[in-house]
Amino acid sequence: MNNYFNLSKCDQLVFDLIQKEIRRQQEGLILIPSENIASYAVLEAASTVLTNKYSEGYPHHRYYTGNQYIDEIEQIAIDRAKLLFKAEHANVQPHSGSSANMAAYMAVLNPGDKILGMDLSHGGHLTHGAKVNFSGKLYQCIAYGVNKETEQIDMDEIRAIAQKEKPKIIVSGATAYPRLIDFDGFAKIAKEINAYAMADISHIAGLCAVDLHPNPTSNHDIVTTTTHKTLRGPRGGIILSKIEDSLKEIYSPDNPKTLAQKIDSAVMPGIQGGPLEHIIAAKAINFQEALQINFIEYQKQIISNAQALAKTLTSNGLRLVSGGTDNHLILIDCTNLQITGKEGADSLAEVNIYTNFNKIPFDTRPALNPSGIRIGTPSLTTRGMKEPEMVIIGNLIAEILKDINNETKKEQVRKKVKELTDQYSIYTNL
Ligand code: DSN
Repeated sequence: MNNYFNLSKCDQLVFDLIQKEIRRQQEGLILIPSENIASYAVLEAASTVLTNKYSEGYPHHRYYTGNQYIDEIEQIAIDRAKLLFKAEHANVQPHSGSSANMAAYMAVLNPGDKILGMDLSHGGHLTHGAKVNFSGKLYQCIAYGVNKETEQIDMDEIRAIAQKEKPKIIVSGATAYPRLIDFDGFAKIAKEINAYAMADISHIAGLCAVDLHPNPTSNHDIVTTTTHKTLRGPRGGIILSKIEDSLKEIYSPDNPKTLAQKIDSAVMPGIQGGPLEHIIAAKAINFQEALQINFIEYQKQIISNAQALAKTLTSNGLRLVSGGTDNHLILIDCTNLQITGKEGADSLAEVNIYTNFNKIPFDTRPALNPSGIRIGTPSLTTRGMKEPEMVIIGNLIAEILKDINNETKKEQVRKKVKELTDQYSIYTNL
């Protein structure tokens, strides 16, 4: 691993803080479902001289000279993304999931057009139409949620809303939904009402890549994702899409561009200038890693670990939203523990177990002090932990959440966390 020699000589202050963060990650149990541990190779690619280069445009169509090697690297990333997700077209330039979503909307919508997306407080994302986000400000946003009884998405309810509201795009995908998403169902509903079908698979991209979750690229016009969650790459976003615009005759008969071209121009010059080619190289490395056979085993273990963790939490009397999980993620409802999700997550952080507080569906509490805690297994699975460790960790979480003011117990749990993290280094099991 890089010893950061030059960094330490240049800036001791920042160097020391980075060392502390390395230690925090090593000595903590990271259960935030959107975080993971990128490989050495990904980290190395992200810290190369590619950061020095301007390359606005796309491979072989740039606004700067000197891009002959950058072109090859970006084209490799594009080809691997297409292969990995079985997509017709890939744009690997979005800086993040939010920029990927912004460009996707810009490609097919005009300001004021209607978006149907999942309610943020039911597990959607800010960019799926939240009022405080650009999506809620620029577009007319309608939300669907989960069913109150099952706490799961009900496709009949979505069909009814879609038929009544006639959105121009239906966005599926979530950030806090522990169950499989019926992407076929979403695509069918979109087709029935002449809406674009878009899926944001940021959380489940790794699972989709190896078909442990339905992969929406076959029947959705546009699929966006971040690259750093279950996919375990560098922090960034990509857009996958069909080449042709399935609704061209209805919405843009006079526009000669294909959907792929609309997406590329929405990313650059639409919302971004120069791409981050060092991160694009790191994405290329990540896609190559995800194309290896052991990535399938990794994704299977993520799910098995989440299910073992969910079972342990439930057997300790904790209530999980929807009763369990099909993916990498679990949402704990803290209401019957008589604590808030924030109190629970803060107490867990005191013993070096990192989670995030989160709204649960139909939550009556505010977002900054909600009822839920969101946890997930991608990062611990990367470290090599399996079901037996999930049982230990589930019991530790329950011990803390049931008694958040017990300082003696916190000290005991802190020691047990240290014992576990000492056995599983963040950078030896990749
Ligand atoms: N912040 C991401 C997450 O944690 O799910 C979504 O953008």
